[in-house]
Amino acid sequence: MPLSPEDKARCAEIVDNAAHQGHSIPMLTRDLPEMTIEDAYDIQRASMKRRFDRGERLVGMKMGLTSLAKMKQMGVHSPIYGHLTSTMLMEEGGELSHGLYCHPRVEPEICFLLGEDLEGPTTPAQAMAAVEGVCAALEVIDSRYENFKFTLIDVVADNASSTKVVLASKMFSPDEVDLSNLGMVMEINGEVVKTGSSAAIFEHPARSLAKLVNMLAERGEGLKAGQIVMAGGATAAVALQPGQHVRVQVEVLGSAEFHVIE
Ligand code: OOG
Ligand code: MG
Repeated sequence: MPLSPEDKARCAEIVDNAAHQGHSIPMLTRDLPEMTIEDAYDIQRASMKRRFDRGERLVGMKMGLTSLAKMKQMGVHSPIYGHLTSTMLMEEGGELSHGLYCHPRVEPEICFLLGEDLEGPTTPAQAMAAVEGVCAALEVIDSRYENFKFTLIDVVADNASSTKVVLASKMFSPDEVDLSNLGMVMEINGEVVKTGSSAAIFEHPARSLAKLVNMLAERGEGLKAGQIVMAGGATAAVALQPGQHVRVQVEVLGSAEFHVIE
């Protein structure tokens, strides 16, 4: 039996408060084992509504668990999506205050900027036709669940751990760049901590974008021109500590970086 509207509203408040205050919580399915994946996406939307009511704006969406490395690290094997709001945008070269979060991690990504609205059903090629720009990116994820452990349903309810995105300052036209196999290197304090390829992202980042559009279409939703879409981590995520300088370098697309402070 699906959850009642009251249960979903209560769950949205719990995950929203945890994200807002940077404290961790037990998995929601511990007390509500009957929760379905549809319930979890309803809770995600209800938690976004709380952010919008506080003045945040929707700036785009993210895909998660689109690479084998990420699926293996988290033990969850289905792609998911989350919503990105205005307060999640972090300035390139900026600072992340570690103390505001539960246990933040970082992962190397590729980000799309849409030049046109996009609604499913769609193919990767059709999805790419709506893309105006593509850039290197870093995503900071911070699961609100204790010990960064979750089920598929729990992580969806927690807006796919969305926390911050850092975009490279230079955007490229998708016509200029072949995204099929770009080398990606993530460095912390000048040392390489992860290497990967854009090919690891759902075999091609465009497939991740199309998958998002098709998942949204199941709810009669789509993407709008001007929105960004994070295609998903190409490698496993790495735990952050104060004092770190994090940088991603993507072949052709260039780099993005930030500092972690207390
Ligand atoms: C879930 C979010 C996954 C990605 O790029 O795969 C994600 C998590 O690992 O906490 O953002
Ligand atoms: Mg990610």
